[in-house]
Amino acid sequence: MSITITAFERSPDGGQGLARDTRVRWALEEVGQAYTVRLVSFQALKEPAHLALHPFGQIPTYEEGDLVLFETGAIVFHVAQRYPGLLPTDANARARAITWMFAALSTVEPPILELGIARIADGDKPWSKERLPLVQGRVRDRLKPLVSRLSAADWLDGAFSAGDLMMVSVLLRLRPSGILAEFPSLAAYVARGEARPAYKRAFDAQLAVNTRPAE
Ligand code: GTB
Repeated sequence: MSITITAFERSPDGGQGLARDTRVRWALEEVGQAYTVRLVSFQALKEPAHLALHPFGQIPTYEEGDLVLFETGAIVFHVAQRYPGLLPTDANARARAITWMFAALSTVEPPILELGIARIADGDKPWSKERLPLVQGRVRDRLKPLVSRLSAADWLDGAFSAGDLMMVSVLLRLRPSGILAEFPSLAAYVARGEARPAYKRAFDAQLAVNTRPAE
């Protein structure tokens, strides 16, 4: 069955791969499934045709036959369940890999998103300078348990899994802040993720979209 995902017509990051379609592209590349990308403008995100796929009017979405999904976590989980390559076959190892997906999205990503808001969206507020170190401190505290886990291991739990795909994707969003570089074992972990051929294909595909000449 053919797979179609949505992505920004032009991502605000200019092709750094930080928009969430990259996570879905990466998952599909890891499991070797071909996919089509429908590019959507910011305006089209809030129009009825797109809202029928995504109630919050965002990217990415995922269509496969009758199935329509939104939320990157749900999409990557679905891809990992349906196609081999992203989850171990052993039931307990599989459950642990899924746990790491949730940990990435619900424990590690929230303070990182908050940091993005503090640095950029709230950067001009009078209280911003005072608040920023607090938010940076919360991010660093969240990273410490990952450092102990990844200083002697390539991946979070045995072989690379959907848990690593999600954790690397989440940590990548830290790079512009400079905090990732403060944790060499995490920077090396992210670099291992980025070195995977499937990641490179996903990254290059989104880069091509975001650097093509304007029509
Ligand atoms: N929880 C949802 C998921 O995981 O799928 C969140 C989806 C989401 O935030 N989508 C964003 C979106 O569609 C794009 S990825 N925003 C438009 C809107 O809400 O109207 C977030 C994103 C955007 C831009 C950058 N960047 O430029 O660096 C990074 C990440």
